Amino acid sequence: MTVLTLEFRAFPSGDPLSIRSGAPRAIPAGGEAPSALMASLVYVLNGPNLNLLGSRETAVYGDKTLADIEKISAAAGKHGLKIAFRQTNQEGTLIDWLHEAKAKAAGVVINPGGFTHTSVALHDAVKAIGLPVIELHLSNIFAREEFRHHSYISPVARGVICGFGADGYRLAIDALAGVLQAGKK
Ligand code: CA2
Repeated sequence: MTVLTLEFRAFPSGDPLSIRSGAPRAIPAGGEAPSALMASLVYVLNGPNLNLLGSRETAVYGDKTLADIEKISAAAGKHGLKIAFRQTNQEGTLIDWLHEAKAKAAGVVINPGGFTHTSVALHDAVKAIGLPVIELHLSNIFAREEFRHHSYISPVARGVICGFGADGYRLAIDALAGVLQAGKK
């Protein structure tokens, strides 16, 4: 017998970056969600300092704020995908969210920020979850300082999008939708 429980997550009121997953979803007690439910949720994860977007370094990262980008991402969920959009400055929190995605989501778009170039732990987490993960950067990291040319994430990502500014989020969600759709065939 399958016992269903309803999952509710509480976030601080007014938190613009909290999960946006619409109505509560039914999750089997003590287990993973059935694939039909999992297929609709995509995590869009943002790493350190991206909360500062729009305030400084606009020549490099554009003038959109992260709240603007959250709206762009939500609109890109037109494929029937629900978008859980989050940002953290903590490496461990990004890893926890990737682990959570394994149980709850169909795929992930991640802008790991500076952790892109430093984090073996993020590499391991992306590899471990076995979901399609699209790595995303606002700037063209290959046209910048040499230390940004290496990514620990790229070898374990399904694909990489960089250099298209905020529009890259729409491109990444579109690409992930295509990957998920192809997987259903
Ligand atoms: O281009 C990207 O999206 C990056 O992931 C952004 C990271 C950078 O370390 C990566 O090499 C490329 C940095 C995000 C910092 O964002 C700021 C925004 C405004 C002011 C200061 C930092």
